[in-house]
Amino acid sequence: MDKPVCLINTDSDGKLCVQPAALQVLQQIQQPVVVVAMVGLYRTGKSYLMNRLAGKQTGFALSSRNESRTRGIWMWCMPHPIKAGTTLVLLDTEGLGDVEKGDSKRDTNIFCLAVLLSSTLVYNSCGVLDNRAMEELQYVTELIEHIKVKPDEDAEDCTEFVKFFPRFIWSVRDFTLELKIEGQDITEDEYLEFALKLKHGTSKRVMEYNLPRECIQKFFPSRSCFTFQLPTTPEKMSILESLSPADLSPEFLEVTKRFCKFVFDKSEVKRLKDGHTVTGRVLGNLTKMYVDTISSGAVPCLENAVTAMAQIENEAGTVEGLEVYQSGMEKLKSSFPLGLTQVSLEHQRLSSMATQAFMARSFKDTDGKHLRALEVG
Ligand SMILES: Nc1nc2c(ncn2[C@@H]2O[C@H](COP(=O)(O)OP(=O)(O)OP(=O)(O)O)[C@@H](O)[C@H]2O)c(=O)[nH]1
Ligand SMILES: [Mg+2]
Repeated sequence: MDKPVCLINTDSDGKLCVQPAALQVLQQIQQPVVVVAMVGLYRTGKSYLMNRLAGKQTGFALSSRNESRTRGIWMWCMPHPIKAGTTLVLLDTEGLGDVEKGDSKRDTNIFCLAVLLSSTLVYNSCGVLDNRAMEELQYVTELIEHIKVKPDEDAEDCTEFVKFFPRFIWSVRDFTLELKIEGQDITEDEYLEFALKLKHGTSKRVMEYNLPRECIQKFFPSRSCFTFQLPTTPEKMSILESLSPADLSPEFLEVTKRFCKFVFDKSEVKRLKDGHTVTGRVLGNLTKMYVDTISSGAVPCLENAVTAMAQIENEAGTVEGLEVYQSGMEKLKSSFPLGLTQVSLEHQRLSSMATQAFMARSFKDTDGKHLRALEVG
């Protein structure tokens, strides 16, 4: 893919829908995927930073001074820069909290989808990690109502989420403070932990203060922070996309380099709740399932996703296995007449190849239903 494509958009009824062209791209990807999603308030430089991750000057479209740009969720797939045999999928999302759009439900849905689909979630904000920044991340406090781990449980045990949620990175842009607490130098991660510290007490104010911090701590135990300075001088900001590295601030370049390296090193292959590796093809089916569920007003469920993905992959595996066997037999026909032993040997060889093809795709075929279907077929 030399440029991003729209993965999730809005249909004529205003509901989120998956774009078939993007699904087709994912269908072709047999490799495991590492999925990095970027979320955050509107017009805070998300798409620009995503282009840095892609290693490209341009790609995801940037917004202008007075107009938000990214709508829905855009996707860019590329060979992983350091993990051979895996594909890096970058998901750039629509900015949250745009007053002109004024659709907080849509914002929640976009945030949930980014959490559900990614193995690393980058939350981007501008300025400092103060109370306002925490309040703006209200979406984490709603996750528990919008994602289920098991289909039959009303009240979720938050500790369950932790096992399936992405790694969390907070990227703070236009950071102007010194990284110091009480005169002592601190790391960016320590700065984040300091900002997430809870207050003692049980008053309403204290509870409101603590809630987003508690949610981040509980849901995202693997978390890190990167603080970025202004990328260039104010007068050059409007032409940022066309600036060469020489025109960018060395501090910004240094953090960006560290950030990209960290994302590439630490982001893991996306897995389903049962640990099954997600390939591009499965990611496409997963996206469709989650978007359909959300658009129908239901709550997406991680365990249902495993069952649904297993069903799709096992059925496809049966068809693939049969094709291997049948095309082998067709080829054999051209060498007829053959002795019974030879035919029997060839049958055994092709059957085992068909089973291998099935096994490469199948998972959770616990009662062997699909494998039997292949044998019968
Ligand atoms: N101050 C500042 N501006 C930036 C930074 N990075 C990009 N910009 C500029 O800010 C504007 C918005 O950048 P985008 O990357 O489109 O921001 P976005 O968050 O993707 O915007 P939406 O998709 O509309 O939410 C563009 O004009 C960029 O050139 C940054 O680190 N600091
Ligand atoms: Mg954008």
